[in-house]
Amino acid sequence: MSVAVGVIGTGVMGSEHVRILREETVGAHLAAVCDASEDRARAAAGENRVFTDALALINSDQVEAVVIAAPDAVHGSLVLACIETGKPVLCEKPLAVTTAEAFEVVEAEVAKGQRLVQVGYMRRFDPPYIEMKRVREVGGVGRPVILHNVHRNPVAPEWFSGHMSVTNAFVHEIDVSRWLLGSEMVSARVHAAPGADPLMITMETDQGEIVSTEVFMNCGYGYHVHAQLVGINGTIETASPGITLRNVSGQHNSSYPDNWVPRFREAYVRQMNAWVKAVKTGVPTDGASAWDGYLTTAIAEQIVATMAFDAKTHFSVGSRPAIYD
Ligand code: ISE
Repeated sequence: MSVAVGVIGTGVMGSEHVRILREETVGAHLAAVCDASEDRARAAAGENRVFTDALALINSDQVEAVVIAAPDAVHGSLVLACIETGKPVLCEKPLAVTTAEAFEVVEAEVAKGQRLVQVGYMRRFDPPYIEMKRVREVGGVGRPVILHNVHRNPVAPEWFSGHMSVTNAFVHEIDVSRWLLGSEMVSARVHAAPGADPLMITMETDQGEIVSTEVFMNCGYGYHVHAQLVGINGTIETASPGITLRNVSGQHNSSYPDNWVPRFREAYVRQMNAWVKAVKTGVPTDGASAWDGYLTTAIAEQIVATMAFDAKTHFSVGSRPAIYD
């Protein structure tokens, strides 16, 4: 049986999720689309049901599972509504914009006794990152000591404000570094003034690894995400930014995409298909759980709170409830 999915939000990511559900998902189909603008919702929905009220979509009996790609500020409340109705939800990152709200989501899931939430930290489904994790797990580069991350956007999205380079962009590195290393982040130091671009953030893990990340929201030249894992016996890193190399006019080169959608297209498709499989089987995927989403938001919030001081932040995050073991 095909799962009827409702998508909330039709911005860059909502439109891509709609496309993936229409063209590249096995076992599910697009059933409804919601956007505050009825015209935008209608344009994305095609023949499907249109909503302008997200709660109406979540409560609709024509929708069995929900994808949330609305603005960050409403993620937490919409996820809570999905848990209340008992509907599985794939929520774009971040899970919520405050630690308190993200923890409410964890508590709601624990109270329900059922894991209904997957958070869209899609790098966990990106083939280069998967290969790096596999190599780390089989000891291919020896004991990991450093993970270098680069996260550059050509220009910050127009909806960027405040500390979003941490709460909206760097959250990817918090999540993917935990997942890739199999370690927990214990402290951080930010080597730049609040609001500066680029930011340089170093974290330490509970296994003694160092994670360095440059977050550059206005690098000008293209969307560029790179990671290199340094082990005591070698290194492994993500390869070229493009999928082809060109020889032309005396040059050998590759090109950068404008944003994250082309770079992570395959990851988004794999993420959606894994989520649908989890919805059908009830077995959670390797995707980020509500606990992972909570941890990431909590760490980001603690980094932001101490950014103005040139000091190390030691994270305090509490302990993981058993349903996330
Ligand atoms: C954006 O919101 C994303 O999620 C992208 O994956 C990230 O690379 C970008 O920096 C964010 O602004």
